[in-house]
Amino acid sequence: MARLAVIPGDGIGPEVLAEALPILEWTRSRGRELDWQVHPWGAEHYLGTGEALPEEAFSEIRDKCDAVLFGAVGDPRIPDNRHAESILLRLRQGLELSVNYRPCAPILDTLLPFKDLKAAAIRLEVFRENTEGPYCLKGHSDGFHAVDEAHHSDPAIRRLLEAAFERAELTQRPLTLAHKANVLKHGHGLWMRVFRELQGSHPGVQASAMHADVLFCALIQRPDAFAILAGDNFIGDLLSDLTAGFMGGMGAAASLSYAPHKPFRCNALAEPVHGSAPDLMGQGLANPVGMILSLGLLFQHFGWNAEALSIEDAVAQVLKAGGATPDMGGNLSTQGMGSAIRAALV
Ligand code: GGG
Repeated sequence: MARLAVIPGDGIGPEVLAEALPILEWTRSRGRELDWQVHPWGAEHYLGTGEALPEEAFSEIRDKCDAVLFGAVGDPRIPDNRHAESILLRLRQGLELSVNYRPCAPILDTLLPFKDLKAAAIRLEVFRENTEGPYCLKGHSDGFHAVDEAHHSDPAIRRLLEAAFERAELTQRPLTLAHKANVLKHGHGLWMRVFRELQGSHPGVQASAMHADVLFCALIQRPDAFAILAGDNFIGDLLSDLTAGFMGGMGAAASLSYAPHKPFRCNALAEPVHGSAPDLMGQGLANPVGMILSLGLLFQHFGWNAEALSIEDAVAQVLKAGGATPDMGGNLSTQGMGSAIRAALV
């Protein structure tokens, strides 16, 4: 039995997650053993109770669940987003989910920002380290000077790069590491050392390291020249936001975070790349594609390949038939898009 902790969170999180929940029912009706519990952790709960993600709830998820299905977190009523740190970063870091996998497989030529490229020519897979870098949120400010610390460690870098090298090996496609070791001498110097070491132990992989600025420029010019991309928490985040643009926007981008070394029973978290988008909230404007594709990635992680493929195919079928929310040029509501995708599941 696979057990999921479902955390819709803030803003449009609950709206997009509501479109994925019936797919859990559909999966169960196909004979998959799946159970889930929906949790209230988010801004509303935090403002009402002072509780973000209680330690007992975290331990329960860590030890009694197999994965987390997450919407989004972030609320203008809590400008420093401290509840987000205690919920989403606590889960990513506490569960040691070092690998954040963000595939980019554009479906529609019409949404590409290029005239002379076909969507099928772009197949990118971003591997972003998910627990360290500047996202450790340590630092200080006196209002005039500010310091943000960035922490990097060999084990977390190694987990991320091993996953990227393994993917490159399996798919026989090139791997590019994005770094700024020329200025971030300590942190990215460590990244380079681990990268060179793994290059030595994966001689069959065509692997190269590029300054992140050069890579961003090259990606905009020739996205079809790249395949597997890897980066630290900060660069990886930006990379996958750039690649989301090739799919028609942030609303369509999916992600799966996982712990390849499986330190706990709960070793995966599926969430769309987008945040809580409070400006879109409550209007039926949110795009559920990123959320639904993230659920597909989770099913793939469970080895439920038929269901994962069915989700991917259903999304492609609806988009190719012209079904889309306004951010992708269509006129369907969040619920309309969710229903259309579910109707296309086989
Ligand atoms: N699903 C990704 C997510 O929720 N990320 C957190 C985030 O970016 N929050 C900022 C915001 O929603 O404005």
